[in-house]
Amino acid sequence: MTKLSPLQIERLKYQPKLPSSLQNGVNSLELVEGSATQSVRDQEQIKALFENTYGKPTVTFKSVSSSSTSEVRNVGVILSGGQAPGGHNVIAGLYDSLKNANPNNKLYGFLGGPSGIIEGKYVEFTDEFIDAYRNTGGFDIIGSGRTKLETEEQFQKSLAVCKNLNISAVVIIGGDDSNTNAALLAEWFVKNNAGIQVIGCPKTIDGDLKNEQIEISFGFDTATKTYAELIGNIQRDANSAKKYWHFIKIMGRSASHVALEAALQTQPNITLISEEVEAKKMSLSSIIDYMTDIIVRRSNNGKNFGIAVIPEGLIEFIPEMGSMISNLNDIMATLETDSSFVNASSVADKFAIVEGRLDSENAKVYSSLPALIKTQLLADRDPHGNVQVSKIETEKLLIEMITERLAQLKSEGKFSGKFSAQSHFFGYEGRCAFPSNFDADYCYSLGYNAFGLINFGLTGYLSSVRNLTAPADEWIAGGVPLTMMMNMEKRHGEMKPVIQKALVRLDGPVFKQLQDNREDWAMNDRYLFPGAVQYFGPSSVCDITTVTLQLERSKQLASV
Ligand code: FBP
Repeated sequence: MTKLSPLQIERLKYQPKLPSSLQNGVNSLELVEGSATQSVRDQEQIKALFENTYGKPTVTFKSVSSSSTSEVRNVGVILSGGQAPGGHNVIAGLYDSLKNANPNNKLYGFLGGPSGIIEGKYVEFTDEFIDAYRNTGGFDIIGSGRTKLETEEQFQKSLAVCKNLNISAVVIIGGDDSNTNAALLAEWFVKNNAGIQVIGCPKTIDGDLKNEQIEISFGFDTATKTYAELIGNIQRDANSAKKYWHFIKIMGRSASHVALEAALQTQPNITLISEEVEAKKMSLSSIIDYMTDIIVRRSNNGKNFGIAVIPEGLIEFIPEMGSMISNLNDIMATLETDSSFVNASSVADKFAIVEGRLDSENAKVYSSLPALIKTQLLADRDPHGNVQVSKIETEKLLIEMITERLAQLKSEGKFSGKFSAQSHFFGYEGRCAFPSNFDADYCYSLGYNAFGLINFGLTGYLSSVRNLTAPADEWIAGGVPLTMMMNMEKRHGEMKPVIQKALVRLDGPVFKQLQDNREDWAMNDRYLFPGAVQYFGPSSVCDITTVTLQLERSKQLASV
């Protein structure tokens, strides 16, 4: 028998809450259709690419007193992309819902992400198997992966594997790229009369898979609380020793939601927001000006310490960097198979090849960077064509440039303080934490609800649970067509249909909260210390949601 920690033992016993509409099981549901939908942009192109699944209505569920029987179904589930706290509960909710509807239903888990369905690698879930993972963090129940499902061959193989297991529905738990996979697979299955439905579930700590119908992706709540705990601890350390500036890069591949939320929970001295940098067309040099100014002013007040929070995706949002990286992405798509590049005898040769192929302005920007960053920019793209920003040490780049700028100011007699910096990167630390009560409940509900969508024969939908700042029994369960969130974007040098990312809105209430306070937080130490995620104790501590969700929901409710 595996030894468990005391918290593991207690969390296994937690019973997640469900919206009242789902509490009597999916056999007691009525489907209420909303109005027909359109994609967020590029409607004609998306419609042409998704002839069979485009334009469907949003749906919600209503509990009814009568109960119907449900035909026997086998369902497959995939965990896709980066880990996010609560993934195991999505599977547990799906399993409980499916078994409640008909005990003869079966749930298969595909191993290692989307490649599991292509290669036919799977497990069948049992009560004992599921029970060992309830309310735990991680995706280790079946593993995850980033394989992109898009080729005819991959679809054919997936179909053969599903037919072999008599699977009539597949649930893909993932972020924007993974749910783009879900939309493509759903469309292909309908077009080929496969009789297999596809339902997505909104996962990503990044919090950028959201819209009117999807208030937040799961994992954001727990991950941001975990990072906020760590930032709070560092703030206390900085305020005790008073000798270091801590530069903390926070995960979130494109959008800055995670950095913004962590900052609102902790109130550090500097918070950069990528979307603001892009909107104000701030160059790297002007970001250094902004940060250096605060460092010098604090130093003049006798404070040679502080905390700076930096979003992981920053580099791509700095206009000259974004332009260079986009140019570089196109070039890398061809260089990956170019023998002169692949077999180049030194990194300097690789830099020279890249600089020779970039447009002249982009080549200048690339060549101005330290060798460390130049090398990191050449790392493999992920299977969706994205730069792996988690591997680019922007926090170190900023420290290096600020150190140079301060040395210059010192030589001019404009700075007499000290600057000693520590760099940190918080990302992987938060992705597999035990899900907070909110994520445990939300994830279980998303999974439970996904089987409701399957039971009504829907395909190409994302499981949606809304009204999330209310108590769980008032949550609204339903579904949103995946095509509604799509637009055309360039990937690997080609235009592709993808789910549009929700970036931080500079006119929204969450950014405004930072904007209204940042000068005060810069100069006066208003640090907050959120502490570790709490699972047991007063509801005011254990069940609170993120500042982001609370502010966005209050604004939505005020506008109704
Ligand atoms: P998803 O969008 O798949 O949820 O992943 C998000 C993320 O955690 C980013 O914040 C981060 O940049 C990236 O994954 C890291 O990916 P990997 O785990 O492949 O290193």
